[in-house]
Amino acid sequence: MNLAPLAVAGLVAAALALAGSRPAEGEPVSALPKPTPQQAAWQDLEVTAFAHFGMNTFTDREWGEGTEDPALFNPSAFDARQWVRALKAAGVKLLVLTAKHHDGFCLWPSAFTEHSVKNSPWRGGKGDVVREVAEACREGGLEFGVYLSPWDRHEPTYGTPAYNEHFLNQLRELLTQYGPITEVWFDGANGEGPNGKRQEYDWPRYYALVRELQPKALIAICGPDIRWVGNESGVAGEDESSAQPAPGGGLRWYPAECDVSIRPGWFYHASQDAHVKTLDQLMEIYYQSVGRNSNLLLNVPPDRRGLLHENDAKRLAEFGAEIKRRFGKSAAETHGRGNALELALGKPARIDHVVLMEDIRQGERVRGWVVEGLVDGAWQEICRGRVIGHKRIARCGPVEVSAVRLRCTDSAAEPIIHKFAVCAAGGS
Ligand code: FUL
Repeated sequence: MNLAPLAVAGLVAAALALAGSRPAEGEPVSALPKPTPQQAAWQDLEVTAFAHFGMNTFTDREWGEGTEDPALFNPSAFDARQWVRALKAAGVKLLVLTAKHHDGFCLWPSAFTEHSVKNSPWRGGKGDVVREVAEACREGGLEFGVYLSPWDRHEPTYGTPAYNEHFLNQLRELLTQYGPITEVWFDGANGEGPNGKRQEYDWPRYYALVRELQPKALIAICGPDIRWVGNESGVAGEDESSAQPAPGGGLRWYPAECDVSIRPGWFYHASQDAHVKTLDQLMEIYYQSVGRNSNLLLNVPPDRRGLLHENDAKRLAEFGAEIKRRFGKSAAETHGRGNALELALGKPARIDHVVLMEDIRQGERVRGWVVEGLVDGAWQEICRGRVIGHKRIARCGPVEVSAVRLRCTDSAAEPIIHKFAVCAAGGS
């Protein structure tokens, strides 16, 4: 097994730095930026999933070279509905599939290359993974997204202007043949090295094609709508804000996505069957992504059968159940506008979490907050922070309170609190 060099994150970061020089797309720039309706709807999804599946699944690698024989791709019991069922048990709302990873092997029968499922034995060369996954998602009520690697180690035109046409052709196929696409994931990774091929990606044309063919799709990572959080551990910053510096000055709405794999690798390796993240690890990731105003993009790689492995499926079910158990029912909750919100509990309760949400459609307004609890007749601070944004989950106590109040100590405009809840979750 050839694990991707650790330099990946650095490469993505370099690509992001370059992305700063891409042309502005007329995104709103202001002191109080607001999301587009699509960005806000995407943030509401909170828990989303990634499926890394492709040639690497069959060669036991993380980065293929592009010279692999398509005959190697042959899942024995492929069933995208099983993926969707297992992911839904974790509360996943959107699935992003690696339609083409760096090795250039296409999971759909692209008309623009021979390096695809059409030259594999799977379904007699008539199969289309992208179609089956898109359909299973639609049937199961999940939104669908595609990962399309700009770096292509197979395509002979890579490194020449002709590659941009090739990439646009493949992108057009994905954007026109598979129904609505919520997210288009452009990875910045590139392992060519100093003497390798250099491709000038025509980002403006890539973006324009997405806007033209799927105007509601969000362009992620090397794109203007969704920001890579900056690591592959599923961890956002304590004060992860969607209001980010715009290339031309001011602020723009650019919410963070935390990608992380449920296993050590992005692709399936039988040797990692015993290394599926524990429930505790997944809950920590949840606190540090969803609980920090970011979306979680949890990778669950299908195996050589074309199924999510039993160990992963079991963990997904546990994860979904635990999120429900901790946050499904609050001890008390309210919402409202203004600098202070008070919430009386019917009877004193031992609470251990505070959940805060702003109405982000009106921008991220809160810049500082304190939650206090009424303990034995006196107000006492139980937690504090700065950013709230879509969602902030703070662990506190446990402490027995008869009332709680949220005081916004600093804000860019009148706070609009969509949810102020306290939970008695136990655990962690
Ligand atoms: C990286 C890629 O190189 C990895 O293989 C994986 O796809 C990860 C999500 O992004 O940049």
